[in-house]
Amino acid sequence: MKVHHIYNPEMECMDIESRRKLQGERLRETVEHVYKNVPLYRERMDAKGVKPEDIKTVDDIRLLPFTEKTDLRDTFPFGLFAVPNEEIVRIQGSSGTTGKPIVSGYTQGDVDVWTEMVARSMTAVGAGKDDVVQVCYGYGLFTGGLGAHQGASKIGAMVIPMSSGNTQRQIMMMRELGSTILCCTPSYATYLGEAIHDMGIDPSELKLKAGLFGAEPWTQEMRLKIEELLGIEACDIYGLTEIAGPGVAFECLEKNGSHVNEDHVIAEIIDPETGEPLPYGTSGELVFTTITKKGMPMLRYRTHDICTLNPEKCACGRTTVRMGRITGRTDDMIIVRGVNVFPSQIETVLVRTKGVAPHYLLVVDRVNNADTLEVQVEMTEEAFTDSLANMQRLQKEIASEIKSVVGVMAKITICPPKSLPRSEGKAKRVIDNRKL
Ligand code: DLL
Repeated sequence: MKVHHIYNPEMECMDIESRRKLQGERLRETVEHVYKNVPLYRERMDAKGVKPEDIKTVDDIRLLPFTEKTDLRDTFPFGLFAVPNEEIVRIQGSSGTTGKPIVSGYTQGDVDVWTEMVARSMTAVGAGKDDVVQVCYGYGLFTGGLGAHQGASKIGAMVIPMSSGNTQRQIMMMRELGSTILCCTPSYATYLGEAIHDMGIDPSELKLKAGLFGAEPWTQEMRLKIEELLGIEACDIYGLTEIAGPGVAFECLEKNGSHVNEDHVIAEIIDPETGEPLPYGTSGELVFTTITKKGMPMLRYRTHDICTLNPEKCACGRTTVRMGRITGRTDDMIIVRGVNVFPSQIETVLVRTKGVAPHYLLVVDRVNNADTLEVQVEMTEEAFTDSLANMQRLQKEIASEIKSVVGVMAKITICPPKSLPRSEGKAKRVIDNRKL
């Protein structure tokens, strides 16, 4: 029998009917708030003929319009904020589709809610005030670093804000400071695990006991590998900037799906083609509505992540619905070293670079547990007769432009004119060789 710790039993173990009632009330308040304060929501609701008073129970969520990442981009930066800017105390962000980032604004209350969601996630893997939490998610606009940091502080743990990179130093600190909880992407956890072995360190010399891994898709096989390499319990943590950041859902030690923090968000699964809600257990697109957020509430936000929802009570005692692993996306977004990348962003860079043709292929792979991105692009006929020095200059120029627009370093392979495969239908722009 596993021992389960629960941060907020009143909310996490609430009986289903009471929770649905609470969700209905909070949904109604949220809808009133955005209808009054956010023109985009008001216009969309008016277009559907829906008024805030039509939202009486949680089931009425179906009447509401969807929101998309493009809406955040089109209204960038403050268009979806529902409070005056002086009430916003934090901005976080992630990459968008044009190089323009999307941002999310938080009131102090929103930061507090997000912090509690991560505190719940930490508690669920057994972390508490005696623990030493090493955060190797990146700090900055990305929600991983600060999100994990805030949650770990909330449970009173000793936090080591390492941020990402510098593996030798990560391992040195882990050893010297006796880190017990590790927070990073699953691919980095594997990388760390192998580096530890390569350095001749036996994991039993370390004090690690559990990890919260997320920000990218991973598999059960990867879980077993991380658990074996590091001798820990590896749990999933899910989230997205638009909703809060990490902690929107998290796994407990049962490791059988991620508990959605349903007192703060409502999760739905829809058919990505028709937008119709699908019953529990069916695989479809995950959609979230925030019901306590004040700064930038989201109505029926389409995540484009594909998974299932399971409403059964968990052996840990929580009654919240559980998300299965993310098995894919309905759009072409890929995640490379934790950074969300859209082929269209890379296309934008290539199209405005002189000397290359708009024919390209992205090849993603995982080498030594780190993601690699190769951009194969054709030169134009005129440019191809050029010198080697010019080719190298072009490679450098494209790589640095991609780094600044997309945020990842890519290997650029310049190909002869007309050498990349042409397609008659939808062009295949991405080859993902990672075994996920
Ligand atoms: O990745 C937030 C986060 C940070 C989650 C740290 C967990 C840990 P974004 O950069 O906005 O936010 O990217 C959100 O990443 O829509 C999913 O496609 C993917 N994603 C996040 N967590 C998981 C996970 C953060 N556990 C996008 N499994 C989401 C699979 C995940 N995919």
